[in-house]
Amino acid sequence: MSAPANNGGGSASSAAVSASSASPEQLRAWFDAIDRNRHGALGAVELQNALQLGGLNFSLATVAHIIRIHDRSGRGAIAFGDFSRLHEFLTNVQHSFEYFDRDRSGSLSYDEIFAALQHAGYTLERQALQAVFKRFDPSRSGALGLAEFLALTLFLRSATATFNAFDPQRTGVVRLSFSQFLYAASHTV
Ligand SMILES: [Ca+2]
Repeated sequence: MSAPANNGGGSASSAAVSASSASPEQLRAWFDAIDRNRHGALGAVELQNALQLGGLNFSLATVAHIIRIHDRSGRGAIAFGDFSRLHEFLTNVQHSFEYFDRDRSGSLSYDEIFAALQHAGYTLERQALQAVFKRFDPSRSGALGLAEFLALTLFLRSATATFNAFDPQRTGVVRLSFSQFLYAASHTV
């Protein structure tokens, strides 16, 4: 298994429409509509509710993870300054999902996921891909919905970042002590 040199799953979207075309005014209006308590930042529950209204059912853990990778303030919430990047990320994942759903079934099969990961620069051995696929398909339906695909994207991003931290020369191979392995595992969500 080798990880791509770039930032991982996030780049899967390059095949699809890039970035969001939302105007700053639209983003501001969305942000204010989600920011129910007018704190000037979006917490995990607020964001989860907003995504649910848009038909995206993510677990609170997944939403917290999305916030963590876009929250530059370290507050655990999304300020307006980080909201456009978060919106762009979600839009890109959605476009990737639609692009790789070749048979328009509304879900990504094993083969469609394989194509998406290959496009993102991942060359995974079959066993590794099967293990990853299974992890995000707990119901064993044989296909991933958008929420599962997004969770898989986040997992690959954090796995890539953690792996690369131990492989600064990008050799594709790391040797870990047990403590380092635990550190790596606890940083891969
Ligand atoms: Ca499909």
